Amino acid sequence: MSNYPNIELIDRLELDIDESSLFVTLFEGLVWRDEPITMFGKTMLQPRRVAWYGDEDACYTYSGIEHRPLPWTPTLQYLRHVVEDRAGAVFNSVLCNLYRDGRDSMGYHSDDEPELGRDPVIASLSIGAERALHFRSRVDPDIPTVKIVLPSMSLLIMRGTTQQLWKHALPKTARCKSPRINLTFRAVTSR
Ligand SMILES: O=C(O)CCC(=O)C(=O)O
Repeated sequence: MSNYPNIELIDRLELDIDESSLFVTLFEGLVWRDEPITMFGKTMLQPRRVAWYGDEDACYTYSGIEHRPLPWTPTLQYLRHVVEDRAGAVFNSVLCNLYRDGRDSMGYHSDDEPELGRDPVIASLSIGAERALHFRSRVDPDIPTVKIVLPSMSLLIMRGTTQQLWKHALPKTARCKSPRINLTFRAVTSR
């Protein structure tokens, strides 16, 4: 087993829209929601805001909640095609995450819901504040945590056994004072 997840990081994705216009379009144009999460039997609001867009039939149960996608906006549709091209994969939906500052976060999890199938390709585009994504082995606790810094406009592509063998998290950080938007493109099969 490798001590490193099957990931590829493209430091800067070239787009037809500049970084700050893209950030504002998504920040102001997407329908952000607060979603609950249940952990250790307790339900609370997730420390981030989320929005789910995609093809009509791309329903997805995430953290125990069924997400019905909103229809693609022109910007998300454009990004989907650029990201599909770079990843060599087809996506029918995108989970959008808004981290308002370093107090917002996502705990350790794998994207291993049945709707994603075995060995999914997931492509994750970051815009705004730089944050680090941590990968922890699900198999061997002695493997050191892999920390990947995600700059604005970077694209992280996870493939193969990454979800089976690793968990990932976006930890809180006192250093980060500004917002970050993350778009994770996925292919889900409705059940
Ligand atoms: O914000 C990120 O970079 C990761 C988000 C994530 O892991 C998820 O939404 O499943």
